[in-house]
Amino acid sequence: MILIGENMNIMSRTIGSALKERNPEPIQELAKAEVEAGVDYLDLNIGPARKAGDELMEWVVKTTQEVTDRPLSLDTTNPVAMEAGLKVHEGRALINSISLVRMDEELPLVKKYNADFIGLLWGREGMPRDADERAMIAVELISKASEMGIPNENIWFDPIVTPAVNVDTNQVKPCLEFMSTLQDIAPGCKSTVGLSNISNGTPTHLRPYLNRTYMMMLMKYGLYSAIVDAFDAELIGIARGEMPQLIDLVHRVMDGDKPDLTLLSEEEVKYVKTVRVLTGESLYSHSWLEI
Ligand code: THG
Repeated sequence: MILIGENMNIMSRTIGSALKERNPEPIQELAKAEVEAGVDYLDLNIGPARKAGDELMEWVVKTTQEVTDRPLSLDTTNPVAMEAGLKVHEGRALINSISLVRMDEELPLVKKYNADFIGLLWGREGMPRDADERAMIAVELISKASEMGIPNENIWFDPIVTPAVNVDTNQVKPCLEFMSTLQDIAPGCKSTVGLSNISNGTPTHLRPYLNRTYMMMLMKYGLYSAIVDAFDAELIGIARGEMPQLIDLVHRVMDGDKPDLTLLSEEEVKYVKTVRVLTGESLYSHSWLEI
């Protein structure tokens, strides 16, 4: 799996002020640490960047690429800043992200800079409600891209992960279903998810269980890549194939298997409980691992 480090984010206090002050040290230290941790791409999220966004993106791309040769995933809603980043980026960049609403102005950048892009499955009326709505949005993005000579291989679809705590709007099932049909809908297209979204609003020390479990669940359907916390070593290990038995256990529980919990390790039991929360079999509460 391709892993994209999520940590370079304007929402983080140290990175937010380093970006504002154009202080290269915290940016370069974090970039090196993420690469050391084993990610393949670095996401650079500078937010809406309304003021001098182009100058900021150019600076942060150059600053980051001074210390690593990993490709970057450029995340801003400002298209002028996006282009400024693409212009100076060395190698093949990933544009994070393009949705239906802005595809007319942003798809030309994919072509011009020979980039990949994350096709965000956000509809004209907002969040898609099920896998079918996601498929319809995907088809529209593909056909527009294809018209412009952009092949499916350049598109990484993101079905949009929402927090598990929002039981009513939980999108786990439709996201899994979308993943399982992606190669029929969109042959050759890739996939990605903002994995940590799933654990937003949950106790910090428990977030990794939700993130890792959901990743293993998506892997059942061939998840190609994920935007992840680079410093969750266990998650990186799982993605790198270091825990095939755990992945197998998660997949068996998804298939309805009811393993005898007394025969499992304490850690394994936590993952089984987390699968059940994510499939909706048990209700989410902040203490789901204790029940
Ligand atoms: N899809 C795509 N891009 C995305 C997302 C997505 N980019 C943003 C986000 N979702 C994925 N990235 C993050 C980055 C940080 C966190 C969650 C998702 C996060 N951070 C901690 C917090 O806010 O509590 C810590 C922040 C800090 O360092 O202080 O949860 O879905 N295409």
